[in-house]
Amino acid sequence: MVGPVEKYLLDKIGQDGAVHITLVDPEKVTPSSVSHIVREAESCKTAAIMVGGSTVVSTSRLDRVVKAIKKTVNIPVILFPNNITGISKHADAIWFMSLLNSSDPYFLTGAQVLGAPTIKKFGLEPIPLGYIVVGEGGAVGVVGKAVPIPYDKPELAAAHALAAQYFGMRFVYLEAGSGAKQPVPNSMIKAVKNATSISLIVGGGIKTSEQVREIVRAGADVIVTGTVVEECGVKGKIMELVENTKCRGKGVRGPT
Ligand code: 1GP
Repeated sequence: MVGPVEKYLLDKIGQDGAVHITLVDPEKVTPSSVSHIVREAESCKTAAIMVGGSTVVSTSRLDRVVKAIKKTVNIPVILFPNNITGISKHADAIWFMSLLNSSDPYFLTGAQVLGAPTIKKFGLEPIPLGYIVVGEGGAVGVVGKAVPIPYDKPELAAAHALAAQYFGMRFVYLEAGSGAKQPVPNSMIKAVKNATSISLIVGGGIKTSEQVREIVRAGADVIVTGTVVEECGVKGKIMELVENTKCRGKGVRGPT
């Protein structure tokens, strides 16, 4: 069943062509520093805030950060968990995700089985997501025991994404890894877009307006950036990224 946060995202993608989401890593912010980041990000019209990181260990810290975000902004707060410790009752929704190219069953279905009752108890909206680690994979590739899909094998990414769709997942995420030197290449984004009809999220290593435009034109529906805010400050940068996310125009489903 599609819940209110998912509906909001799909409506916004329909309106703007593609949307930008700001990712914050609870291990790298404090409740007061995160308030500043998300206030600015909301004023720059980022669509939602995602909260998560590859090395989150403290749920109490996550709770404090999510509470501070919820106090500050009205846009949805979506958890991006790397484990069952990434669940906070203070968020609106959670990517209910399976790391499709993990070699460890824990990241395919194990953590999900452990976390599902907690998600229900907290009343969080689960949004089903197929998560695919590509390229160098970064920390998430190591932690999630992924076999990352090489950038020159777009057909393999497309096959994983199609499997996600056939499983009934409504979003698929091509993850280059936080701080990746090279974002997901256009050829891979186009291959996934052409093979599937579910919403496509792309993240990892995206820093410039040019990259955002290329990635959106290749077919991404959602762009996620995290590191760029830590490195370049919030205001100007997010404004620029959000503006360029709208380059595909209304109701146009890439690739162009
Ligand atoms: C990481 O895809 C996200 O999970 C965002 O990556 O930190 O490189 O923006 P960056």
